Amino acid sequence: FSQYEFSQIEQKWQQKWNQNIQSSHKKISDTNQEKYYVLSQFPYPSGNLHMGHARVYYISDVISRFEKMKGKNVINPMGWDAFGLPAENAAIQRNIEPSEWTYKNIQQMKEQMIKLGVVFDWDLELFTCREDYYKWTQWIFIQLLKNKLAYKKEAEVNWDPIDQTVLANEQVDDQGRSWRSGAKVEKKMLNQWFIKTTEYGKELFQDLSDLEGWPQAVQEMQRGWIGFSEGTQIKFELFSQQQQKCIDEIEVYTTRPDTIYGVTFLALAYDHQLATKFLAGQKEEDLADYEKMKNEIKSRKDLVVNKIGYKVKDYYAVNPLSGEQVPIYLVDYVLKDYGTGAVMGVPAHDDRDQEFAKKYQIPIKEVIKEETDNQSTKQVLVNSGKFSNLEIAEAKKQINEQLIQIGKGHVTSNTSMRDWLVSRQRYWGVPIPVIECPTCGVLPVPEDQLPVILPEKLGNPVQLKNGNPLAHIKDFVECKCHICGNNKAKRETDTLDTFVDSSWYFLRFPDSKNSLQIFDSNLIKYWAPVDLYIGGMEHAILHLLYARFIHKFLHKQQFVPLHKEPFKQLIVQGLVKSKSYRLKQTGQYLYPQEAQKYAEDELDIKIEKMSKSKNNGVNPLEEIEKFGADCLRMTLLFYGPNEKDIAWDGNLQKTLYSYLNKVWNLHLKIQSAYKNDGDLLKKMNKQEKISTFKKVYGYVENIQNALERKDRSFHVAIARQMELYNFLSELQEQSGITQEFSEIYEYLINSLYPFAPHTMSEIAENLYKKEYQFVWPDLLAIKNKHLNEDTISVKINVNNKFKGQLEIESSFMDSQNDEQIIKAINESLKLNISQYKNIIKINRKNAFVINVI
Ligand code: ANZ
Ligand code: ZN
Repeated sequence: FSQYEFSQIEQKWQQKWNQNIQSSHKKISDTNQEKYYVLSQFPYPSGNLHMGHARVYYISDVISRFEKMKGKNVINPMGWDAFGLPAENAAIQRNIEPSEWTYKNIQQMKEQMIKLGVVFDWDLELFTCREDYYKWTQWIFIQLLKNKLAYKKEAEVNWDPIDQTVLANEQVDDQGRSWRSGAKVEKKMLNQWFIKTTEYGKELFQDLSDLEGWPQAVQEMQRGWIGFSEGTQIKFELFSQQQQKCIDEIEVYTTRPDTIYGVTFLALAYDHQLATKFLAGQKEEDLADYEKMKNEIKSRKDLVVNKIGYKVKDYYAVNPLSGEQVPIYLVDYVLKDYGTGAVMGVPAHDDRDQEFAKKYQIPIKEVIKEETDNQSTKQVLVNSGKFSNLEIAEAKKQINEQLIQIGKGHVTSNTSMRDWLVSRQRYWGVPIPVIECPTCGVLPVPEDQLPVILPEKLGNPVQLKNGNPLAHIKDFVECKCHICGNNKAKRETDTLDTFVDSSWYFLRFPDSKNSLQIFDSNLIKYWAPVDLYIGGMEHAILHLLYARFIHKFLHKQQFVPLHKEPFKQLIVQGLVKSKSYRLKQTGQYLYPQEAQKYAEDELDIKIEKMSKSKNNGVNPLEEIEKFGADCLRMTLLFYGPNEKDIAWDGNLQKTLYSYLNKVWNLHLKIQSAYKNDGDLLKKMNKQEKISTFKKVYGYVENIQNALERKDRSFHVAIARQMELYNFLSELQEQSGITQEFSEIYEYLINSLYPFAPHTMSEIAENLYKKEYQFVWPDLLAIKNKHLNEDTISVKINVNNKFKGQLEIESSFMDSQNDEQIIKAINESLKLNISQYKNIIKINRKNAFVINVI
């Protein structure tokens, strides 16, 4: 093509790429090379890709191509998070089966992904709604059950009366309405399955600090959710005023045992188990006071309220260290099921206690003071008996020791996280693999009987609305007990939360066809962890937490041998926003075209997340028709850092479109220069050459650094490429098309390949050859070829892993003496290689590598 015919170019290359994906089998089992596993969070098959999808997939595709160009063994798989409620709703509306709707959407979205120009390993594709996948989801559930990490419990649940289902807390909004149906959520008691995530609270919390590749904000969100703390449980003796003796003990949980001399009251949850004892035999008016408080607490809707409490009569508590007597209150601000449900009140050092103490005129006693001695400030104890003058950390330690010694305390920990409620009273999900036998009780389905198959044909989809759909299917419910043979056994009819499906899919991809085991542990040893995981902020808490939990469980069971954490590096990409236009008078959202008919002051114009309901969505496929997929990709990535929100405005595309055109036109010039003069392009003189390649080296280095940064600064990389392009066009004006010029142009083409793969493939085919292999421009090669005279730089790999680089004499690569090479490597890289099988010397276009095997 002499014009930049993006549409035909893109079609041609998309066809090639997707034909060439035959089998990933070879690379999957090629475990000698260095691997790279990049993964975009798999989508729910809603039927249409939006700009947010395009943004994530472009991030993973750029990284996938970049890492491949650097010689790594890369996978970038894709699958479908295909169970869930929308399919059921759609099925009801259209009178079709949920599976039909789901698979049709998948087909459509897959075609759209191909049009984006992203290349996934389609032969590793998985579907959470298919038997070959959910068999293993059920298998995991059974392993959890066997390890006492799954249990059934009567629990109060959020009940959505419209969707007829239980909702997780996160699915209920601030107004107490369902995030899906909008119904007012009710409370209901139901027997539910839970997974005991709290069991791993400590390690889920503490291992976060090893995740250097995670954004700080996400780590903090995880920490906040888990709410792990280490503290002390302390026993205060409970005295009856009348009897003047100890009749019981009250145990409190504190993270600040160092403040124990500052305790001026105890605060117990208003519904603490001792409440009945405290209230027994009290006067009418006191009981009325308590009841009044209780009703107020229960009927409250606001979160921020004045603290209230009821002062317990006839009892007091005794501080185990100071011996002081303190009053007891039943209060609203202490939670019954956190810690012990009782708190030692230290108003001088705890804000909540202080607010309460001021309201009820309780004394405030300071026990920590700042002390300044020659420049350094430290916090020390005061008014604390023999512990006075100690610093906080030391005081905590000594006070804990003392409490343990006198039998009044022990060190413990707590998480504020709750166990994971996984039961859903829905049809389109994984059947929980459990039966209930009248004689034997609740039993896991034997592993060799898995999967418990979800009946694919519901027959009458109206049943979907009516309670728990599987309970209506007799053939499904009735079964025989595998232990006693009783025919009256019944299958569990709840299905699993779809977060269970997505809690382990990243482990299945490398071995997604395995029908004998969940996956081959040896393959996972090599492919785990995911090197780069990319997804949205909406999954920063729950999905990541559940995935980390299941991964840890499988690690402890030795199915995932080496790794405690599933995702080494995480990019949370920002939203794609655009202008929304709302008619002030009616509140109605207008399409941008309609909005033009109105005056500005008639409209409310905001920049918001693209969404159907706000009529401000921009369809990526329509943009591809206008300027091409390469242009869309570069535009989305050029807006700014991956993790920042971007505001789509339609203009930036034109800039990138013209940039791509310029790069295209330059290749036409080179092509015609080749034609006129064959190999006889003129050469630069030595001086010109050195000064030119010094600059080129700098540009390539900048591009590469931007790409290798933790946050993968694509926008910077593209800007640096544009500088390289500008440099090239100036060079062309000055000295025409030289051999060196076309060599530099090749660097540009290669560094642009991850960002504009169709266009660059077409250019490379025109200029070079049919099966052109893109490789990342090697900085050492540029240096060796153009900038160094007597020495060359060599990369040293040991077992294919990069260990460092050496400056050596050019003749070194020809030397035959392996011992000498090893000696030099050991000395300058501080390695200790004593045994090796082989030394492989590679010279790829002046990029020298010595690989010691
Ligand atoms: C005395 C104290 C003094 C406290 C001080 C704090 C500061 P985390 O980190 O969240 O575990 N607490 C304990 N159980 C509670 C409950 N059921 N409801 C409400 N608050 C409770 O916080 C532990 C701290 O929260 C504990 O340490 C306790 O107050 C309070 F200067 O004890 B502290
Ligand atoms: Zn039985």
